[in-house]
Amino acid sequence: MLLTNLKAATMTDGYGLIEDAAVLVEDGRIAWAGPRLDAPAGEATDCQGMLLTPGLIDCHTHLVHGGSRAHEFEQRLTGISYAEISRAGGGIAATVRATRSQSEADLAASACKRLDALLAEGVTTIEIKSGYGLDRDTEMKMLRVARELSQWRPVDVVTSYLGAHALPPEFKDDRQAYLDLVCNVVMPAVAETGLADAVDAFCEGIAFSVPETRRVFETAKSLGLPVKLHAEQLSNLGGSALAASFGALSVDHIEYLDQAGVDAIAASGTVAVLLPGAFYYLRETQVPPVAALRQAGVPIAVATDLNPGTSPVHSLLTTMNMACVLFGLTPEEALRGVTVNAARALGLSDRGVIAPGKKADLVLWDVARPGDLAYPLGFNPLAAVIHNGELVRGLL
Ligand code: DI6
Ligand code: FE
Repeated sequence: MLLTNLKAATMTDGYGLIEDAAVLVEDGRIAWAGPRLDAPAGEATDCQGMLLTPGLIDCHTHLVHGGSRAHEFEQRLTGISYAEISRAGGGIAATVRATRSQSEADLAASACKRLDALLAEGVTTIEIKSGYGLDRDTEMKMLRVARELSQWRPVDVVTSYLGAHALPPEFKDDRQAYLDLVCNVVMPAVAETGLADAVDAFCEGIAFSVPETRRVFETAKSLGLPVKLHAEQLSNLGGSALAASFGALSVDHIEYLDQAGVDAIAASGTVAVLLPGAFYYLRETQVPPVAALRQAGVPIAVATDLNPGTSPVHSLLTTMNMACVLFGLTPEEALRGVTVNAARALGLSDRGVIAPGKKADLVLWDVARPGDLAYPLGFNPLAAVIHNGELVRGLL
């Protein structure tokens, strides 16, 4: 497939824009990309001057889960706090109950509907976490469903085991015993069966402490699994520096990250994943330290955090816009955040840019300039999607 008459945002450096470009796709890979005048000969597909970008990557989601928390959204709007709802047995615990009670088929069906919303906006790789099962069988069920989604839809799925998300009710008086279960039973089972590509944890006053997170990370390391962390979302505990000391792929949220934390993740090459959907739904006011991250040269990614509690956000384009409006990212940073830097946050070096040898995951957009992608709200200019070198959406 030789695509011509297009603008290519290759994302190799900044937008890496080639105004009048051609891209050759062979065997699921990009074989050649450059100015049309230099293109190899062959039968060409005219892309009518549209913009080609790498396939979008949503590098942080909780896509697989049971139930809905719409009633909690209503409660919060009457002034009841997230913490009060949680103490009354709602919050994460409510989703854990719903997820435990659902069959694999039902979980897959609801996840597919959410996934379809993301795919309609050009997502070709998605990360999906467990963390709403907390017991061994439900965590493994969630991860199996996540993996299975790539059989039903044209998307690559990367999974993370998030056992240290919340303390399940049956362990409410014994944190130590729950961490024993995570480290001695569930994580080894997940590693053994190859169900997780990485291990995640929630390091926060309402979740797990820095020493508890360290124990989870040490176990992950002993099992050969890379780590990432929900860190500094509601307070500054120093989880990001801990994650950096384990060479974490990413630290996510990080509204309360301080300069020492920025320096630590800069030194370890850890990606900063910004999640403006959760910031928006929680009406948070502390913005992540974007200027300090830029200054330190930390790669910044952007993701939906799609989850039923704090970020029921099913649009990566909207999330890019939020990252610009709420956090002050440039549209270029937002697009890098869902392509090249999102790939890096998942430890994937084979995608996220348009360059020879990379995976042919590509999106064609009916826009004049790459800055148009993060600009509107509620408008989807997608024209076509290529996944693994195959046209999977739209017409060419
Ligand atoms: N951070 C969050 O904001 C969500 N999980 C996490 O680790 C909350 C998820 C929920 O409320 O269901
Ligand atoms: Fe999350």
